[in-house]
Amino acid sequence: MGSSSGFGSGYDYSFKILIIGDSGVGKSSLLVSFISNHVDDLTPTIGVDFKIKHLTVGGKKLKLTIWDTAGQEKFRTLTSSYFRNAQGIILVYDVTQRETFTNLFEVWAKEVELYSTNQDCIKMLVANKVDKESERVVTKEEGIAFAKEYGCVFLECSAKTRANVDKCFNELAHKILEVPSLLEEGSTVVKNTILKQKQERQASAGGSCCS
Ligand SMILES: Nc1nc2c(ncn2[C@@H]2O[C@H](COP(=O)(O)OP(=O)(O)OP(=O)(O)O)[C@@H](O)[C@H]2O)c(=O)[nH]1
Ligand SMILES: [Mg+2]
Repeated sequence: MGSSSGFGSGYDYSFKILIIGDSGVGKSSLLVSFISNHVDDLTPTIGVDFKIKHLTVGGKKLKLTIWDTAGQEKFRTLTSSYFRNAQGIILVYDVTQRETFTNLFEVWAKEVELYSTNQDCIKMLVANKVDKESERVVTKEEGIAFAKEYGCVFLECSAKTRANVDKCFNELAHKILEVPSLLEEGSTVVKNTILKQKQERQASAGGSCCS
């Protein structure tokens, strides 16, 4: 248990993370901001997109596959099929648009309940666009209260200034690592791959293994 793969670009665990929330709240911007350290003005996502990020958290090498879904209602049936096997779900709202916050309980929390297959899946509530403080209509306290009620980790972020963006994904990964049942599922593929690589190595090295 807990052994490192040690194979070049290998990783200890692979996690599937999903980002959901209304259109325009900044889901894609958060992801781009996290992956490439800057953010351009983006157009609405069509369907679903994903990006992969490798990072080390708590001494573990992780591969995050982050699925960025479209918030527009016409894509709802499509995006709901991406909840399956996610270890982490990020629910995003825009602090300057109250509707995006009320839709968390009207729409998004229900979607999670319906389609998420991992009982222990970590949910993270992200209040985005805190750089627009003068236009804020949803208070931090309201965000905290929602997070408490729905058992989410809470963070206020800005995809634009990158405030708390790294923290968001790092903290989510940290929380997932603390849940044994999520690691079992997340590591299955990795374990099999490592086992296969080991067997191949041993076959070619006549049983002895060194690095
Ligand atoms: N000021 C500010 N603007 C932001 C921030 N995050 C995103 N935006 C802007 O908000 C708009 C929508 O951002 P997107 O990232 O495309 O939103 P989305 O949630 O992916 O939208 P869909 O793909 O339609 O679901 C863009 O014009 C972004 O530049 C932020 O933190 N601060
Ligand atoms: Mg988008």
